[in-house]
Amino acid sequence: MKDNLNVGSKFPSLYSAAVDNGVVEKHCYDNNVGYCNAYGGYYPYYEMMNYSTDPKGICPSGWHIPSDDEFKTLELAIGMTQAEVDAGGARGNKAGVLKTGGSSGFDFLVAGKTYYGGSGFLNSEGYIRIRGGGMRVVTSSLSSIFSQSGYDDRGKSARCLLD
Ligand SMILES: [Ca+2]
Repeated sequence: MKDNLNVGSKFPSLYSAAVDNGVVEKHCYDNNVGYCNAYGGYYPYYEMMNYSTDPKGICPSGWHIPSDDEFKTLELAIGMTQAEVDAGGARGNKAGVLKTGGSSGFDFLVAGKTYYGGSGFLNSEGYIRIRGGGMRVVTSSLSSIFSQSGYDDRGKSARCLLD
């Protein structure tokens, strides 16, 4: 899926914490649903996984949240080395291939994020969560694709992969 996921209801505020309440909820940049429509929603990790170990998470039927290994498969396909994809932090120099307008067609959007009570980095940094925790990160200026862990409670972009 080449667009960031944008399903669910907007949390009341940027301070809203994810709750297993039977309702899929998202944060939007600046708490403005117009940004969700343009850039996709931001999801805390467990909200994205629908409080389940089912890979489907909050994806439509027939789709699932990509794992770290599935993301590595993509990274190998765009020319990164095995050593690069197995590393943490800043990896390789292929971010331009994944980002919007890049030759992969993946269109990794530099869509920003939310943190507790705020939103930021729109058009500066982009994040896609992976199943099992952590995320990939690209920036507007750096050529590396970053692999980062933590921040499960913050709002980050999500993608779905065809089963
Ligand atoms: Ca919820």
